[in-house]
Amino acid sequence: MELGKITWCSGCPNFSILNSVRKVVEELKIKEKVSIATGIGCHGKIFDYLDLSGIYCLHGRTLPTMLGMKFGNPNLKVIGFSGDGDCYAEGMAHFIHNCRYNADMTLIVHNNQTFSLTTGQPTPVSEENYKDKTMVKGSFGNTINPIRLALSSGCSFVARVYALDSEMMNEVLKEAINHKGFSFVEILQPCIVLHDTREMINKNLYKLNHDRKDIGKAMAKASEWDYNKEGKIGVGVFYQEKKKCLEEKWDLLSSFMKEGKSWHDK
Ligand SMILES: Cc1ncc(C[n+]2csc(CCOP(=O)(O)OP(=O)(O)O)c2C)c(N)n1
Repeated sequence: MELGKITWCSGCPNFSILNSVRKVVEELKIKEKVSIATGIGCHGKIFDYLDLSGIYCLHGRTLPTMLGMKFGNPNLKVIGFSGDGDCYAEGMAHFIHNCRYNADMTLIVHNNQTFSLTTGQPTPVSEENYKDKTMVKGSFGNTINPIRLALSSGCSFVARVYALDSEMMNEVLKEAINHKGFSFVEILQPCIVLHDTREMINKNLYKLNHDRKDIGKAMAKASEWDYNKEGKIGVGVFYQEKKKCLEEKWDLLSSFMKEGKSWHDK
């Protein structure tokens, strides 16, 4: 397949995410089984740069599209790419419900704390006093904390990594893709043109090292940074739980999985 010409700004951390995804898909040898979905935004352009089948979705509808793919063929490895605008603003209800459903798929959120493609408006995770053309006196903040939200919505794999730490990103993406159930990986991906948070992230970043089965510890670690004001930013896996995924609870889909079939074979 001919890949699209890359139009990200030079030096954008999205390049490291692209490299990492290419590497992980190759190392896990899952190329033929993967189907991707992407939202609309700078993050969504990754669709054109990956030689993988899938659907370039409507803004905010990455997750329902992923779920449709999974229901259509539960044997696919479904991986979605969303932005903090795409997922935490327009697509927020889907985020909560997909954490709850626990279908076996992986959601990657490129979080740059702004709507980058449309030139930098504040999203639900832009910090208080963040300024752009639409909020010249600064945004009101009142951010949501996606890690806490995922944990409290029943997500069975919750992680956060930094786009500029490729080694950890590769490791955690592999774990997320191998996890049976809904895995959510937030990648801190500073928009170096419109909202450059690299200094703040570098100052506060540290590696998580708690028992990932402990939801209480995960919540405490997730609460250290509320995205609104500076705080310690833990990266790594916050939480992982083994539980039945949605397809396993659904007779027809679990029979498709056992027989390696999809709706096409019906
Ligand atoms: C239904 C709909 N609403 C709004 C838009 C306009 N729009 C396109 S991209 C975008 C911003 C995307 O921001 P984000 O999801 O954070 O991705 P980023 O560009 O930062 O990677 C918006 C609001 C759209 N295309 N469709």
